[in-house]
Amino acid sequence: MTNSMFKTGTLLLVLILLTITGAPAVRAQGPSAKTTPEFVPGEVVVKFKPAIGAMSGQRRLQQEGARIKRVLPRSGLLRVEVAPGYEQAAVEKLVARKDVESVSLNYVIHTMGSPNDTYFSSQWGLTKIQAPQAWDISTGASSVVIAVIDTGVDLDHPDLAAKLWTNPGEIPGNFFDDDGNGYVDDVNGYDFANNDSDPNDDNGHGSHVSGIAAAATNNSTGVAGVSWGAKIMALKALNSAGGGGTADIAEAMMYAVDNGAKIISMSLGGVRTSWPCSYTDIETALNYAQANDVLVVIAAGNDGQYGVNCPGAYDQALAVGATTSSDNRASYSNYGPRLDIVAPGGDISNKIYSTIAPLLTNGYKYYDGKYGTSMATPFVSGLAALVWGMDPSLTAAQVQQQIESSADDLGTTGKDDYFGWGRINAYKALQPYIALTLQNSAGVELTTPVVFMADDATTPGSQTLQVSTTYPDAITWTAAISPPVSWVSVSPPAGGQVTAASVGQFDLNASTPSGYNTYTTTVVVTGTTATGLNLSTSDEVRLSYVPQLQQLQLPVIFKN
Ligand SMILES: [Ca+2]
Ligand SMILES: [Ca+2]
Ligand SMILES: [Ca+2]
Ligand SMILES: [Ca+2]
Repeated sequence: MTNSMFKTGTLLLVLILLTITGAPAVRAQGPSAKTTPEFVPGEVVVKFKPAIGAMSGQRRLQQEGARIKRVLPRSGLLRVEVAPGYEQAAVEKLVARKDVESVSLNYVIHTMGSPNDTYFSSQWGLTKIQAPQAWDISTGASSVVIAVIDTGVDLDHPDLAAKLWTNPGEIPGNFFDDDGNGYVDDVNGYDFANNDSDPNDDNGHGSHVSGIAAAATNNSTGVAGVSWGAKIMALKALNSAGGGGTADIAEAMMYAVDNGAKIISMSLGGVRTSWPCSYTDIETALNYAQANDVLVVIAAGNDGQYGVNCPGAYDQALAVGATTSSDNRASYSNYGPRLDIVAPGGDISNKIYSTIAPLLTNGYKYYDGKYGTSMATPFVSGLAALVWGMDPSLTAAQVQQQIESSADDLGTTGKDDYFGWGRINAYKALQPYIALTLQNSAGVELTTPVVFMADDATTPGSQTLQVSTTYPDAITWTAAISPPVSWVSVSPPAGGQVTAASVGQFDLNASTPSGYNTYTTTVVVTGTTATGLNLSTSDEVRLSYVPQLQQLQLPVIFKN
């Protein structure tokens, strides 16, 4: 470390401190991931390069006016104090220092993303589908709307009110169809059963299934839902006794498609009806949903019989059966070749806990346990919302395929009559969306080989690469050359930890080989999450060693 570099470092830090303490122009900025991770306010974690070490790094920062909260000698980490609100800005400034190996926020780690909802510990279904691990990847996007066609939704419920879809084009209570969609004052949905604008739940069933898919989560209240982000469109098509006609249901389905729902969740079915189904009005609506890339998730039925209920049995529906807390088929869950998937539905001894409408008949309870394929269905709808949140460009068929192919196979190997493709696994369904990305030193993702040039007068030199991810938690990574070659190496330490909020960095150091030629190899970065998921990314590395004249004649070939 030369004196001049040290001065550069000093100047940089002065700039940091000014930024941290004074300039309001730089704001803490969350990562581009769907979730903003929690971190310890008022500090960042700095690791100096091994040649410098923690103790001398601490002295450097102290000389530059920083306060060190703690030195962690074993890991070589320094917890450096910054003004609350400027943590991210400090990370961005410090990461540019040549003497620093890594900088990050001091993330708050919970036991695997467990939300703080009061009854979460009794929600075995969420644990069973590995929802907490999935929430490490994404807790869902508010842009994804789940239409729940049921007995309505309790619009004032403490765990549902904030999750309701609102119709942006409708002015409430003016007795006018402002958006011209054929329905007056349809603000959160519509009541097709009573033909009015109030889709409140007068049964309890619709509120229960809504909460399973998308209850307000991590709000220190009640229960957690599969998708913390998704909005609920309240479409009441069943009456207070839980019954309804297929015409109203079909109309509600078309309303959902027309008004922006991506998923239609229907925990309903005819009594002991099975294939062939004769609900032509619902079939027409299913075709309409399919044509508009809306996924329709329907319960398989609770008759314990061979044959999935109608309308779940239609090809255009994703038919959901129920499993118990021990991953057995619930005895009531209908089965057969038209069953697509299973999810936790519970039984009398291990029910599914969720939100319920506070009715006179249930003593104003806000939460209760129920069981049935009705409960299994919204687990799948919520998962579809999580998947769609990761990649809004997916088609409905792709979302269904992703849910099916990532399920935990149960029963006989592969798709079978009792479990379909298996019991959904939210973590596995989201895994393809965690990635490590290789970037150049400007933070641009590498889409072409890393190119080094050398000729008789020029040595190939070094290039700095960055490792990034949108995953909020730490990924431990290492970089290597594969296959190893004599003309390029990675600078130790070519490894560390990367999160959505901090990039990793290493150098590729190339040397002049013995003969004129074009040489190629690969730089491979492998990483592991705390949950044991292995990731990798790679890029080709190319070295062109040519006589000087040839390079001058063909500059475009070597352009990076
Ligand atoms: Ca309207
Ligand atoms: Ca209106
Ligand atoms: Ca809650
Ligand atoms: Ca199976």
